[in-house]
Amino acid sequence: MTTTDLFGDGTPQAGVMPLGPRAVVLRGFALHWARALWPALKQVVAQAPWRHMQTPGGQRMSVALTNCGAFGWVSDRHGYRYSALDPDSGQPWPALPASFAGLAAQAALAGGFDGFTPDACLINRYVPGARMGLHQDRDERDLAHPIVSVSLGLPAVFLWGGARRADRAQRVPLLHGDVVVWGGEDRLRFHGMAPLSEGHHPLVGAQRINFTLRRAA
Ligand code: MD3
Ligand code: FE
Repeated sequence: MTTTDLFGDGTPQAGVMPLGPRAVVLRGFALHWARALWPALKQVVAQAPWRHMQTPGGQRMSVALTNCGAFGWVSDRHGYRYSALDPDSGQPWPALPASFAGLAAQAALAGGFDGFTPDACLINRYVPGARMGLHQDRDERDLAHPIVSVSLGLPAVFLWGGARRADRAQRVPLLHGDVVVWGGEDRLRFHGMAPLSEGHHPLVGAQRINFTLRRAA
């Protein structure tokens, strides 16, 4: 039995939306954390500013990113990898804020993964028109660890594909405060984001910010 199955008999819970056998959307799970997350995020960005990385193919990504935690995800002409240093500053990434780690552990537990201790947090920023093509996340050393994703700001359409790139993707809206937990057999599914629509969010402004908590090493 997992903690998403409180009664042990499959009784559905409000706000818990299964996407797959080991993937679940926790609607609004981060809402009461947002006031702690937002200033922590601003501190991270002050130390490690947003940047547009290059893909190994030489394209500039439309999504801007930064990282916090012991390891950060980076991309350049040589490929994708995790790095302990910010390539722009040569310094370690900012520490993982306590609010990020606390939310990650609680959300992972609610999604059925006990004892999740992330060491990396990739933070993505979408402005209207920015998108992310279908891909798999496989740069982490041990793919048995789950990933916890937190959405803030403008609503967006998540593309939830299958085990193969050509598999038809389901469109799942993700709203401010939604948290998604993915692991197990769903960990290597193809996924992406449709182009962000225009809008304004009272806390976050004309953008969507997503951060993913991971165990990279
Ligand atoms: C499904 N980010 O950073 S989060 C990414 O909203 C990424 O910025 C998107 O895909 C974003 O790699 C989607 C949701 C997500 C993250 C990791 C996953 C979904 C996943 C790993 C495996 C399966
Ligand atoms: Fe991804």
